[in-house]
Amino acid sequence: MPSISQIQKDAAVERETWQHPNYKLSDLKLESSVGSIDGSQIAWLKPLPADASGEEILRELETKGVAHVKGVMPREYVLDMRRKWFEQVAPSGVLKEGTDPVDGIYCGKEDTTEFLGPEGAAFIKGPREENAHFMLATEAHSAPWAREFAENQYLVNAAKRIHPQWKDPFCMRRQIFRSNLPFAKGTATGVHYDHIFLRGGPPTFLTAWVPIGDCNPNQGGLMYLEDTLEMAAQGFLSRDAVGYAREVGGGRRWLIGDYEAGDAVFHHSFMIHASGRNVDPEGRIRLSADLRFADRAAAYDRRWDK
Ligand SMILES: O=C(O)CCC(=O)C(=O)O
Ligand SMILES: [Fe+2]
Repeated sequence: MPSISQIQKDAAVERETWQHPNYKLSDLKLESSVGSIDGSQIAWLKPLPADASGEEILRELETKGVAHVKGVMPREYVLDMRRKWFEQVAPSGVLKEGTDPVDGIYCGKEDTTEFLGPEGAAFIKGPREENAHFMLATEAHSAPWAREFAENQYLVNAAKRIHPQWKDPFCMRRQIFRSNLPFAKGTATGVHYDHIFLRGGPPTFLTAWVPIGDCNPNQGGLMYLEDTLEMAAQGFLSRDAVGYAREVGGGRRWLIGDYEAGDAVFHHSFMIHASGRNVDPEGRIRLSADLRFADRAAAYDRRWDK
């Protein structure tokens, strides 16, 4: 078995050669919450095909910290969830009039704080009970169709394939559905690694970040700081993705993806990540779920299963 540092060197070389057929890194104009991200500070997260073996996915997770797997769920199944979500929150006025809920086109209001969900509760002005979108999005979290999606067998089966030694894999109850509104100010997810939040158990849980709808590189999907599995223990994290990569990350790049409905991105709990700002010229809302899987038969952070 080659050493992790050798695997990371090989991965960096491989990243130089893999190109996306439709996007050129140097043409993308991505942003963090704080400023623009230059083409030299990003690279592609190379996706694994839908038929990748559990072993292959696990190897990526344990050596590179992240595995973007195509087509884990049927596309139509995921789009159906997207439609249900936006039909549920539509009475708040979040969608552009006359558009199809499945497209999730933002109404365009400059003050996006009217349309936050539980993930953005800290940014809401005034009483939460008076914020129609917040209330609808909060209710949606406990709707049967949302729970069903979070616990769907496609993802649980993927968790089983990745960790065949887990006796009883399950999805923890504290699931988060997040929107990333186009051109919102300062709401992109800051730089972190997940074990910061789930340190009440060992770092063995598996996160699946699931785009609910297509999420192309402009739509503020997750970005992973390359080869950072071993850095997390230092814990100098920041809201400034660009400054962080330069100053703390030793010039490491942010790995971005072209995510589609049906894909899942599995990441290690020490892998450093953030989200980009949604700068979609078509104004589509990025909707996603963060789901955590663990083995009920082993230790895990029980606070996240309430
Ligand atoms: O969706 C986001 O912007 C953040 C999600 C995240 O950090 C996670 O799933 O671990
Ligand atoms: Fe995270």
